[in-house]
Amino acid sequence: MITTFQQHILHQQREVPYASGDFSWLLSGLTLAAKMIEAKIRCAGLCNIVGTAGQTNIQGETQQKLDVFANEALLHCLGVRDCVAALVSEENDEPVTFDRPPGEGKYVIVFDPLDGSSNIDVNVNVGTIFSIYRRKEDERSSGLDSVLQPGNCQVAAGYVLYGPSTMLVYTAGRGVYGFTLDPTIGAFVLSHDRMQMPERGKYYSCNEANAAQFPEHYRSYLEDLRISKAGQEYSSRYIGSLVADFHRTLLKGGVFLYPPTAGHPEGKLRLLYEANPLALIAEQAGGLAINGDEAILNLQPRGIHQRTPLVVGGRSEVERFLDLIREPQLAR
Ligand code: P6P
Repeated sequence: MITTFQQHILHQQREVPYASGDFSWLLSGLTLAAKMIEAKIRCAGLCNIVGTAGQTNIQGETQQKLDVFANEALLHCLGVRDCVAALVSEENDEPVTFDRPPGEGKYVIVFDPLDGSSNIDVNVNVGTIFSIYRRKEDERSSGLDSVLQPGNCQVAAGYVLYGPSTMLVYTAGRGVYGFTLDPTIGAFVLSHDRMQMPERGKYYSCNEANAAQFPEHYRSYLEDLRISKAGQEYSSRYIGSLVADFHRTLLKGGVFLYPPTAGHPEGKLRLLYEANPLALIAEQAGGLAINGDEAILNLQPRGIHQRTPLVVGGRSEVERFLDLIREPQLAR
């Protein structure tokens, strides 16, 4: 008998205090937007939805038409739900806030509507990444306080991977679950129950074209992996689409790294809507996620578009990275 995402949420609702009907109503907005985005991506080459929208976003990046569509779909489907107090998107300079009746507006959602969108024109996997927080109740907190919460305050997080199949991978802090979109019934169906990241894998994933710019200890670590110093043969895999590279790491183990570079001394990836949600998924699946020396989930965000270095993967690979920092002589 199949279990849909909606059934899973309703079942979990009985076990966790905060997941009132609001929570499943909120998540239905997310899955509706995901299906709208998926439908556009599936016909990308045919319905004049590829290519650029002729404008740039806050990141100064050229927006793809699908970026704009995905962002608007999420803003609409989530914004019409009274339980949403604010939305933060990679595509918007500032948070989008809503005036809600007293007692409403319990949640804040941050998302990257279409990560890796530059890959669409070459038919490579792209993804939507999201995090859900409770709005801070105390009267002293400004709206921004609710948005700038550390990753360990997430009540749920996950991503949608638009690939050969479309998958929703999700955690509410009680394990990681994967749901595959069944196009014949238009529902996300449980396909990966209680996902666990292998303690050790055989892939490392990093854009090595930037290696000359990496801090020394990153270069030593990569050399360590290449010569299988830790006794494990590794192959390199890098798609250049974060959700796809992370999803492979979740399923197969190994490690994904985006180190600081000359162009991005703070790292390229975003803390709020890329590193934090993936770090929660990784840790819930038994893996680790650090910014090079401390846990991603413990970082106190300073700004909604703040960047961070990211090293995420199996416990063995990430602890090896930390060992090399603490005892550089290990790398010789
Ligand atoms: P680079 C895509 O633009 C993205 O934000 C992530 O999806 C991906 O991991 C990264 O950038 C790739 O960056 O510098 O290797 O092209």
